[in-house]
Parts: sequence; structure tokens; C-alpha cells
Amino acid sequence: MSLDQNPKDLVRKTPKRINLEDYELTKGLGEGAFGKVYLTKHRSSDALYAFKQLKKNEIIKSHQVDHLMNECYILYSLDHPFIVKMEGMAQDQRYLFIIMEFVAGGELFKYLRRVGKFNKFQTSFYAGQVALAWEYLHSLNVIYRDLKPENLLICANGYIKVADFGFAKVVSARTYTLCGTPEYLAPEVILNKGHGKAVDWWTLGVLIYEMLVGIDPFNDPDPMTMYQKILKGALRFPKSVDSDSKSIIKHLLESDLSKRYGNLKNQAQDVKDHRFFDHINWQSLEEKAIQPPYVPQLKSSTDTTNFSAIGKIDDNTVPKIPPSSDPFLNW
Ligand code: ISQ
Repeated sequence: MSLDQNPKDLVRKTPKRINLEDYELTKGLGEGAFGKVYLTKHRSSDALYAFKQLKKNEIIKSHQVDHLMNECYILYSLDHPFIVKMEGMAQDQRYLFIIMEFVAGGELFKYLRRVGKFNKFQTSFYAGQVALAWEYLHSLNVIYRDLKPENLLICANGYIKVADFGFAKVVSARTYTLCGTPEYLAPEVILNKGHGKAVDWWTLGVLIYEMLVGIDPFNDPDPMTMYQKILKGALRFPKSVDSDSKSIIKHLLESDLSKRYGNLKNQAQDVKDHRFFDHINWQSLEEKAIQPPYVPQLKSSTDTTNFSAIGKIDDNTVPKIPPSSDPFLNW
């Protein structure tokens, strides 16, 4: 370890190189900014994985090579029950593949929209898992920066996993890039004041509100009005939200960083000790020993009906990159 490295900092591991021929891409699971996610079968063991397929030339054109490799190195180095596991990477001439465990129950977001809102226990069950994931990430000086219900996947056992580490960053002090989802942006991010781990606690406040109410707290069709609402901290609660829930949301959606829960001396402990989580036994939650409020119905291990199906396996329309200019060949 070099002298200037904090002993708790994330130890970055180089992602394992995986042989594409050992896998068979089967069904499409969804589509993101740079590519698609496929359900994939390991040919000899029949084990299932999610393959995120990214177009190399698009990543290069948009100057995201370092950003993407950062995401991969961070994700591969993490090991937590509520964070999606990355198995490795693969590539061919056109694509880069990130190989992850398959999480069969689909996006928490889709389920939330289907049922409208969650009760307090269900909300604390999911929010508690995110709080434990934040506690783990922050202990390694990693911030996630892009919490939204779409990035939380429901496992076959009803527990959730944080996926998509596209915006994650290892921080030493404060970091200044504008990123994240507008509805979930913290005031310090909008004001470009520099932001650190406190951002993740803000986004947890937005998530708790959205799970209990069914809509995000600063919702507005006009982004400028939404930003103003975030900056003013204009929080309004429907009558259905009880006082413990209001209290934790207000402590997380606190513009003053010196008062925001999660960002104080006791860090995650203040959040975990709040009355809102009275019914959560943290050790049982981490050990997945609590009966989940909802278990997705799956017809088989390859049931992908919880994901929006996408078309067939990608064709040859993406031009090849001449090997001399392929930045991924060194990896
Ligand atoms: C794991 N399982 C299903 C879908 C996924 C999408 C993105 C990242 C990981 C995933």
C-alpha cells in the first residue's frame, strides 16, 4: 500500500476476463444509454447471468472510456449482500460486456408503479437495505450518486440489490461533477458546491418519500421549477404519512449539510437509530433473515417477465473499431 492511501479505501481489483464462447446470450432484459442487458447462460454449468452489452465505438465517441472502466473497477471490487455482484468482463471487436449476477425480480420502480405506494414496513425494509449499502460503500470512500428506484432490482427472494454503478466515484474530499437523476438531485449538486457522501443520504430521503407517497417529493414537469423546489426544500406530505416517516425524510432532505442525517459524526448510525427503523433488526436484515413483504412470482429460473423484453440479439450494424485505436484492448 502506498503511503498516501487510506487503509480503508477501496482496493481496486482488475475485473476478471471472461471468455464469450463459454456463454450463450438468450433473452433481452432491458436497454440503457449505451447498450442492452441480456440474460445469459453459462454453457457448461447452465448458470444464469446478466450481460450488459456496451458499444465500444459509442463509448469512445462520447469520451466515456475512463468513466466506464471506473464503473467496472469499482463494481468488481465490491462485495455486499445488497449490491449486484460483477463476475467479470468480456469483449469482442464491437462490444464490451459486463457480466453480473442475474437478479430475477425486475426493477423496484416497476413494482412500485404497479402497486402505487408501499406501507411503512415495506418502505423501511427496502430503505434499510439501501442504508446498509451506503454504510458499506461510504466505509470504502465510494459514493454512488445515482439512487433511483430504477437502479434497485428485486431478487427472487424479495430482497433488493443496487445495480448500475455508472456514476459511482471513489472520493477523498469533495467531488464536483454534475450527475444524477433530476428528481433526486441534492441542493449542493444543483449549486455545484461540491458534494460527497451526503448526496447519497439525500437520495435515500427522496426514495423513502417516493415509496411512501408514490411520487417524488419535488415532482414538477418543468425541471427549473423542480430545481427551485429542491433548493427551497419545499416539502409537503399527504396526511397518510405518519410522523416517524416525516421525521426521517426531513432529516435526510436537509439542505444544511451540517445537519443532514448520515453526514454527521455518527454517520449511518443516526439513520439506522431513527424511530422510522424501529421495526428493523439490522443484523437480521443484513443476514436476510426477515420475511420480505413481497416475493416476485417466477415461473422458472429463466423467467424474465419482470423485465421489459427487448428485441433479438444485436446485429452487425455497429462499425468495427480499427485495433490500433481500440482503448479496451489493453485491459
Ligand atoms: C441483473 N439482473 C437483471 C438485470 C440487470 C440489469 C442491470 C444490471 C444488473 C442486472
